[in-house]
Amino acid sequence: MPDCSVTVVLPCLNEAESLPGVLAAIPSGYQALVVDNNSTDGTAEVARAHGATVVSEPRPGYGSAVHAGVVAATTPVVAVIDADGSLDPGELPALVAELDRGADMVVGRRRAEPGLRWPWHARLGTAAVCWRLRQRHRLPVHDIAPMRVTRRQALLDLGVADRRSGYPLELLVRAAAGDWHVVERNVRYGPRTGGRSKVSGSLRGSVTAAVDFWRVIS
Ligand SMILES: Nc1nc2c(ncn2[C@@H]2O[C@H](COP(=O)(O)OP(=O)(O)OP(=O)(O)O)[C@@H](O)[C@H]2O)c(=O)[nH]1
Ligand SMILES: [Mg+2]
Repeated sequence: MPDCSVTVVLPCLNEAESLPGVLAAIPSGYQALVVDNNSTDGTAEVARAHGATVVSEPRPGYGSAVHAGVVAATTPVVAVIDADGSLDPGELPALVAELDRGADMVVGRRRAEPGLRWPWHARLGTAAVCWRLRQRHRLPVHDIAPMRVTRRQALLDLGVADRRSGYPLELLVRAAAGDWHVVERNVRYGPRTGGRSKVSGSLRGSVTAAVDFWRVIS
């Protein structure tokens, strides 16, 4: 896969602090596409100043931002990664290489760096959801696709409809239904490098995610 064929979609809600480091770690040749979701901390300006293309998505929600990024991308392959510095874009080429080996989607499995604070409810929720994905959907996964790589058109054709935090989970369920070859690879998971947690580190985010997950998986 030529490097110029990959767009890295970064869904962002107030990630101005961590974005510069994340953008600096994007492999050369890959195109960075920041989807700004009503940030109030200058995320869009910081993204532009560090060479990323910026798309604005006014409809709130992680899934809204990701979908807008995939639609706006013009390359045959899209990667999606958090913009909080907890995951390393430098690991993306290893995932992209699995597409060349026949995978339809390659997903990361977060492996905590020593000393990482990872709330127990987030770990437990992920474990429960993945158990269900393995049992009911026969998907060989142990994480909910925190970073992932797919072919753009195939992803759009899947028709994922969730626009909040259920998006990655619905993607996995639809991929299973479509008999996609899903490959999981370990990726390093560290603390966010700036800004504030929107999901696992906040009560509101955790409850929203749990409700969204349950709607998809029940
Ligand atoms: N566009 C958009 N992005 C979001 C929303 N919620 C979370 N994100 C992004 O999704 C990614 C993951 O959110 P985090 O806040 O890091 O959630 P988390 O990983 O559970 O929490 P941390 O422990 O702080 O890492 C980040 O890049 C956020 O900016 C949202 O409502 N809209
Ligand atoms: Mg995070």
